[in-house]
Amino acid sequence: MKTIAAEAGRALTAKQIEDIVLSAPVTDVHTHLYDPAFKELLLWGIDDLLVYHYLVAETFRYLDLPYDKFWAMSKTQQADLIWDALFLQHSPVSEACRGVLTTLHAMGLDVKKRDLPMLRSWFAGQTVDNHITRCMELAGLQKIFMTNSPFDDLERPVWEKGFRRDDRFAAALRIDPLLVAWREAAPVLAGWGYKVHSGLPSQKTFDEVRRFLADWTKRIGARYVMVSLPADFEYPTQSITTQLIEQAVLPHCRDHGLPFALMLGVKRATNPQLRLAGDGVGASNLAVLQNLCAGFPENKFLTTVLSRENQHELCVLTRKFRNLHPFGCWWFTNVPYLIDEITRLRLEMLGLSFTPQHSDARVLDQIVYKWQHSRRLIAQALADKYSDLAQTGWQVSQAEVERDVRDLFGGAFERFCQS
Ligand code: FIX
Ligand code: ZN
Repeated sequence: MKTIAAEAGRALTAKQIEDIVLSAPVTDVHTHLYDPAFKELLLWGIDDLLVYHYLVAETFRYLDLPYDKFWAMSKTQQADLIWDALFLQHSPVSEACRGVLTTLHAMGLDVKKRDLPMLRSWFAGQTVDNHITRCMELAGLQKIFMTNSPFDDLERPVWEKGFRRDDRFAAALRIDPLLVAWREAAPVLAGWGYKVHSGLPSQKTFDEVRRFLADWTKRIGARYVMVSLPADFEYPTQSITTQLIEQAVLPHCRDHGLPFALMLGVKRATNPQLRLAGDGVGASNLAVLQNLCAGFPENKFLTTVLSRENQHELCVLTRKFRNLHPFGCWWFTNVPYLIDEITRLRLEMLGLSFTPQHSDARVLDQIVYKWQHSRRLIAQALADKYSDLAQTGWQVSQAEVERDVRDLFGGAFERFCQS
């Protein structure tokens, strides 16, 4: 047992605080990773690391290659091209490039050799089960939330067939098509036996959407329901989306005690030629969130916002509504410069009642760098806050720091979900 410095009358040092943050177990509340039972849907290894859509977008900055030529290449060829453009022809200073190196370095690989064939042969010698354990250990993760969409044709059959769950992976029910593309989603639901009509909305349609949500919540053991919404999303309106939210999604969440997670501010297909890498960002009208939180106090809303401009307003709204819990520095905000800013802002405005980070990992190995980089920034921000308190004579004990960090790394999230 370490000496508890504050109990001995001394303040914890920044280094001691950092050590606590660096070693605390984390629940990763939003990823695109899968339980290993989903086989090849769980991406891992050097080629998947290299063809990550963040790196695809960065590679095209340096290429004249037509988009369709790139998409016609095999994964290995794409990875070769990305490695050459981003790691050999230029120094890999971007966050997504640095992340690949942080991950490889943490696995004990010598990155300075710049030897892609060697990296490939090392990964070829790993097994997925050991690799999950190793990545989770290096990242310090205790639980990984998946993103589970019944509308995904590759994922759905796995759930329908059934499998033995790996209890390190928790499920989240993702429903974007239902709310952003109802005209296309309705016939799909009808094909699955739900008696819905895409035309004039009726009580029967809403009841059937609720039945669909209940069936899938049960099937996958969903811990929350999630949607990402475009930057120009408005609520309430006369649209079918407003009605589906009010008549189906929110009552479903209330019935099952589940939070509704909103990811606000994406601009899908800003450049469709980049495919998954082509989405952009826009500032959202957060009156949407205010209207939902105020209008439905019996519902709980997890929220992350993509635009930097929305971060402060999200904090202010969170101060007003106990049924709102912000999480993560999402996607384009998941860079050290903004993680630092957003985390400090949240600590100063919300204390410890939020979840500072999620990884959004699409490739298993990414949890290593995403968490190593974020932990360090969260540690520094926290150490600065405790040091400000120390100026007043207030000293935190090791047990108090551990308690605070537990809250930030999943405790506050779990309490919010269970409230
Ligand atoms: O909608 C989402 O969940 C986004 O996080 C992703 O779709 C996005 O492509 C991504 O990978 C961001 O990190
Ligand atoms: Zn995501």
